[in-house]
Amino acid sequence: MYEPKPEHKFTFGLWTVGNRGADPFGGPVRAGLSPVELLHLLAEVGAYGVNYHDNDLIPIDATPSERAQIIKEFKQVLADSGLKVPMATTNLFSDPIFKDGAFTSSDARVRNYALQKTMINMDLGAELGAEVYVFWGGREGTESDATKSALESLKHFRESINFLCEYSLAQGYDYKFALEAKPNEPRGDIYLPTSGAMLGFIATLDHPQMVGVNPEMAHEHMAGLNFMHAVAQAWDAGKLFHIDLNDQNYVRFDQDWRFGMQSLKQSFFLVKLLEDVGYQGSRHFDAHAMRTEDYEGVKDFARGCMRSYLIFKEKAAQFNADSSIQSLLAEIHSENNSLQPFAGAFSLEKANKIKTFAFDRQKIAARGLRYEKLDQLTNELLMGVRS
Ligand code: GLT
Ligand code: MN
Ligand code: MN
Repeated sequence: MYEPKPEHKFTFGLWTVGNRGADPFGGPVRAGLSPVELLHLLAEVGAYGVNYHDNDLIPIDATPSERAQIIKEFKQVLADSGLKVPMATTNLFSDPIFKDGAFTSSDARVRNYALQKTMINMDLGAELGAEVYVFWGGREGTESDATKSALESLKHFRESINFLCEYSLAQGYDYKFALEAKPNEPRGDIYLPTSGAMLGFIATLDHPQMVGVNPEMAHEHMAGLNFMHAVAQAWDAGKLFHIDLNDQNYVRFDQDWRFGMQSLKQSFFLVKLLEDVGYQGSRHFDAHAMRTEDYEGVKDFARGCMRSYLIFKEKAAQFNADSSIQSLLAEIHSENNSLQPFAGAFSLEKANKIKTFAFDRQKIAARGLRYEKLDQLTNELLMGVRS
C-alpha cells in the first residue's frame, strides 16, 4: 500500500533531491551527487520522472563537448531506468548576470541573454521529451521601486513570453508554458506575486492558450493564502498545467518542506481537489530534505512526499464514501435547489421574478449550517479514528 506507481506521475527536480542543505547562514551539509547519481536515487525511491533546470544538468560554462557528453550519459540512464522528463526549466536566477532580473531587467543584453539561455534549453527539453516548460521568475522584482518601472518590467516580461511562444511554435515543439509565482525571496518583492496575478497576466499575452500556471503550495502559503483555492481557480480557468507540491509554515521564508510535513488539513483538501477533478498532470515535489539529513534522509524525504500524497488520496476517497459526512453534506445543501427555476442563463423574465420574490430573510438566516459537526467529522477522519 501507498507504493508510488508510474500512473501517479510523481516527479522531483534534480535540484530537490540534489539540494545540499545550504542556507543563507551556512554552507552545504551534504556532498553533491551528479545528475546521473540523482537519477539512480529517484529510480530507487520509485519516482515517475525527473525535472531539471539547464544548469542542474549542464554547468553554465561547459564546453560543447562536455555538454554533449553529459547529455549522452543522462539520456542513457533515463533509458535504463525508465524515468521520464515531463518538465524542463531555465535557471535565470543564480548567475550574477541576473542580479536585477532576467526578462524584466532594464538591460537589453540581460534580457536577450535570458532568451538565448531559455531557447537553448527548450531545444534540449524537447529532445528529452518534456511537454511542460516552467518559468519561475525568482529575480524578476525589486528591492526598491526607485530602481525600475513596474509597467516597463511587465512589458518586457510579456514581450519575452510572447517571443518564446513564437519560438516554440516555429520549432514545432508543442510546449505548454507554466508560469510560477512567488511573492518574495530572493527579491524583496517579485512581480506577479501569486498564481491569481499570473492568471490575469496570461490573458494579456499573444498566445494565452499556450500558457498556464505552476502554482506552488509554499509560495501561496508565504503570502498567507489558501493554496487549494488558488489551484481551484487555475483548474477552473483550464490553466493548471503543472503543480509544485511541498509545505511550509504560513508567512515565513521559503521553507520548501516535505509534502504533508506541516499542513495536514490543507494538503488533504488539495489532494482531494486534484483527485476529484481528475487532474492528469505531474505531481511535482518542489521541496528538499531538512539540513539535518544525509542521503538516506533524502530518500526518506522523497518517499515521504509520495506516501503522504497517496495517504491523502485514500482519505479523500474515504471522505467521499463516508455516509455520515455525505448525508450531512446532502442535508446542508438540501435547500439549494428550491429556487432552481431562477438559476442559469439570464432572461428579463427571470430578473423580474427574482426582483419581486418574497425572501424570508430571518428564516433563511436562522438556519444552522452544521459546519461544526462536518468539520469535526473531517478532522476525525484525518486523525484516523473513523473507519
Ligand atoms: C527554485 C524555486 C522553485 C522553482 C524552481 C524552478 S527553482 O528552487 O524555489 O520554486 O519551482 O525554477
Ligand atoms: Mn519554493
Ligand atoms: Mn517551485
